[in-house]
Amino acid sequence: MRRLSLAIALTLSTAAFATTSLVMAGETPAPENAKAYFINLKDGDTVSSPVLIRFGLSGMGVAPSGTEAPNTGHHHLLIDAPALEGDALNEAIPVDSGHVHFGKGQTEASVNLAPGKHTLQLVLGDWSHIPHNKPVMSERITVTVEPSTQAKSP
Ligand SMILES: [Cu+2]
Repeated sequence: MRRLSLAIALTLSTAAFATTSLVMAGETPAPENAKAYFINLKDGDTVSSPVLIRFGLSGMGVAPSGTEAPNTGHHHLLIDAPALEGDALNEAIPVDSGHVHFGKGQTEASVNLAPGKHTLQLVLGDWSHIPHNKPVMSERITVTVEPSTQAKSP
């Protein structure tokens, strides 16, 4: 009996340690069930440019950047950018052509993409552009943009 309870205690403390060490994210909490997703796009879709991309969020609300309110954030669209991981999840999301901020709280955007394959991912950032704990990110999808037909003559 004594040995059994020791084994349980060890298992519990190991589990707690593993959970703590896996958390790599900013300090703003996100609800466990929070989800970001593409409303109108899925992996493997073929689209034409400009692409209207609609940003879905469930379990949280959208707030403009700079507005610190519980369980809110603003969308970021990663275009052909590597997935955020490690320290990048503790830092403000970069601002460049591959990391587009929607700091006014926009929930859709019309995006120009060159013909060919592109990866897209949504990442929610807190009021200061740092991913939540846990990070709220969509699936990383690949879409194929068709060549423009406007330049062709019949
Ligand atoms: Cu931002």
